[in-house]
Amino acid sequence: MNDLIVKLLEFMKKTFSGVQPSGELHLGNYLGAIKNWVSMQDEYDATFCIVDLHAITVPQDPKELRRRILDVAKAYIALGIDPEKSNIFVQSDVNAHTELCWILNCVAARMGDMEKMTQFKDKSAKGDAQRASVGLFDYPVLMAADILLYDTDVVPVGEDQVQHVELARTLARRFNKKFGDTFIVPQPELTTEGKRIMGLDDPTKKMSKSAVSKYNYITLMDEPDVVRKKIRKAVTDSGSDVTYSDERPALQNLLNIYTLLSKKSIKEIELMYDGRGFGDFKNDLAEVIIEFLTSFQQRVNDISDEEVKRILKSGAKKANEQATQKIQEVKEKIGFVM
Ligand code: ATP
Ligand code: LTN
Repeated sequence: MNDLIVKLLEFMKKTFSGVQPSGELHLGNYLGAIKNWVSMQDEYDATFCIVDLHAITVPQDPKELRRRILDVAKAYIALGIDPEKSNIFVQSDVNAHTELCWILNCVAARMGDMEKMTQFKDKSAKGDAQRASVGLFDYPVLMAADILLYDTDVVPVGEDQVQHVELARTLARRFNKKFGDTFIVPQPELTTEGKRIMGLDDPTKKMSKSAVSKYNYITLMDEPDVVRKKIRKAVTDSGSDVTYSDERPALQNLLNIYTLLSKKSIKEIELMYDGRGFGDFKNDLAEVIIEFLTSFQQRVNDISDEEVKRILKSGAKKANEQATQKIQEVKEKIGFVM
């Protein structure tokens, strides 16, 4: 980065977000979060993290985790995150995240805040809640540490993460009140149609990489025939006309995916299928998705492991420089000897 760019970055607002390398990325991750990051990187001083410390809050196979970290980094780049404009790094390469998490645990987060977190309740209820890791419970504080370390103004996420960003706001305010102005109070930012992409097999729940059935999601690496099958099997509502309404959540979800990937408006799509029924609509939607995924997959295959490791190494160096300054300031304020 040249000096002029470094100067410009000082005046730009900052954005930070991340995805866990805990499974294959799916259309919900892209349409709810990463698509927004791509458009924000020109306006903001942008940092995008691969949050491996969050991924280990549930069991991971070490070999697979290592592979997935590189795959998520490649996906960021292939989806349009430009390493020349945005900083991309792996969370565990920057020690300040776990340090700030611990400090916030002790001086800002309260059990009363944590017990309200719905993601923990949902995730721990899926297995034996008594066996859920302590890390899973503390996950939102680590996320607050991620955000607050980089003086983040705006956090682009899907709707399911808004409660966690709210917690980051609470912790920032509480710390600032006790120890003096230290953290920026961040804002969540959602996309419109993409903020909550629903499961293809159940339009009442969000599309999720930890869903039981593979017919819940379309991963970014799905082959064309798999996409055709998943869309054919996607549940639809009663009636046969292709119209957008809150009373027809399954169709609404498919229309949201169609509009976001094709850049055609919902109105245009409704007109295209006027009198033609679900069959044609679903066939065409599958092809729209396949076109997007095929060019994405080609770009992923063009990025070597060596190239992505180089990008992550320089990303970690820059992130460490920023985070070290902030963690030093925090340690000084809470009374550690520096
Ligand atoms: P899991 O379901 O296993 O918790 P996930 O699929 O939600 O994983 P994350 O890594 O937790 O994936 O999420 C990464 C980003 O993608 C977050 O900003 C999250 O809000 C967003 N996101 C995830 N699923 C959806 C969805 N179905 N619709 C919109 N955004 C989503
Ligand atoms: N918890 C988020 C991932 C995440 C994140 C962050 C998002 C971890 N740290 C900081 C935004 C900012 C999730 O999507 N499950």
